[in-house]
Amino acid sequence: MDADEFRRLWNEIEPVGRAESGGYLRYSWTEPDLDLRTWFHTQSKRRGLRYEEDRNGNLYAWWDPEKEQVVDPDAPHPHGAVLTGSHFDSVPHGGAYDGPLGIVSGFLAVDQLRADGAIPKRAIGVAAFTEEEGGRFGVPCLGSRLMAGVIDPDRARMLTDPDGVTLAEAMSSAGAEPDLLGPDPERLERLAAFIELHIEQGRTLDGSESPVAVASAIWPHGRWRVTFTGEADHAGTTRLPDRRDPMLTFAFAVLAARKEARLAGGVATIGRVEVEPNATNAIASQVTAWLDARAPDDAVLGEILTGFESKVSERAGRDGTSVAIEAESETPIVEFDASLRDRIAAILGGAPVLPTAAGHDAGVLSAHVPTAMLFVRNPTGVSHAPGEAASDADCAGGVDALAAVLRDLAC
Ligand code: HGY
Ligand code: MN
Ligand code: MN
Repeated sequence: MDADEFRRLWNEIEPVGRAESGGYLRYSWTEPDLDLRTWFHTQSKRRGLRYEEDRNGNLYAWWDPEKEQVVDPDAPHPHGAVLTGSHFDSVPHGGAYDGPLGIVSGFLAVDQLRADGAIPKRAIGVAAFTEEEGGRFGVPCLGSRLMAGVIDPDRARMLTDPDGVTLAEAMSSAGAEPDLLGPDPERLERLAAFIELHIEQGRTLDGSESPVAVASAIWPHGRWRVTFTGEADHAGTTRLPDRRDPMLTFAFAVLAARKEARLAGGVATIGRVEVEPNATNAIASQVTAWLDARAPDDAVLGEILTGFESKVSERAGRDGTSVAIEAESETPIVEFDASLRDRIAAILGGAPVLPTAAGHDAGVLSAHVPTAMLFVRNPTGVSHAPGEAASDADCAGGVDALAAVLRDLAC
């Protein structure tokens, strides 16, 4: 794939949803997302692919074979389709590549295969999964979790964004049908493999020979909503010993999260907080914060959470406040299909194999479909921030790698 050819298609979506900060505000079912969904439909039509939107708002563009043939009799699903793709949505002011790179690369890999005269023996699909970041409704990988039946559709419909708009309302406003949300086993059953290409969220590949790596695993990780409750009062006239200030317990919790993660060998972040009443001259009544914790294995993750809970509860006792910790999403460790992983690493001439601490739709689907991930070099490793970037040459290298994998699996 020529880097200029990558850049031409990339430029079609690069401005969509970009903020002054240079980061992106691509929240599911908002205008930028709807523009990207329209773009996806146009790409599908432009290539004569069969366009589908499933009951959960995930999109597909299918390159159907003239006649289905068995490509690999030993495959778990001799007639199944091979799906690639990723997500459009971003975290607030996130980078341009996290998600969209996998979708653009999917369309370009189809172009590359056609240019090489490849004939698919099983369907090849490009997918766009909705609400992967959970940036609007708070639960990550929502579209793939709904498809896999691992989240209750009623809970999903009632998820709200920061303005109190429910997912159901947002979908209805966009002309989608929230009543249809739910598991899609038939669609999963038709898949023989899912391959997600993604920018590396780290810099292991920086300086390596290969612009592309293959994923071995996704760290277990989760999100917890932590609510600190105290007593609102006057910032000036309330004596210090009489205060029950949840901000103190919150401040302690931020440091405790970091310390517990460091001691246990994982990572923990509190990057989002809401304060009531959020007034300069009033002691807060309540502070809500979100903990994101991740670790190389479940035991370490458990250690972080246990340590965090006990230290913060003890501190609340001293502050006269109370703390409630509620899991919003928990993802166990994902070990990608070893035979698919090794087959892909071999196709790519012995590409590096590395784990990631970032969650992906591939992590959700891996419980139902043989799944693999390709990572494209990210020279700075920065992600979930405006500075996230990959070179056009490396992105074109990612397309070549994806095309080689799709050719091997489906043609
Ligand atoms: O949060 C994550 O790990 C992913 O980028 N959604
Ligand atoms: Mn992300
Ligand atoms: Mn992503």
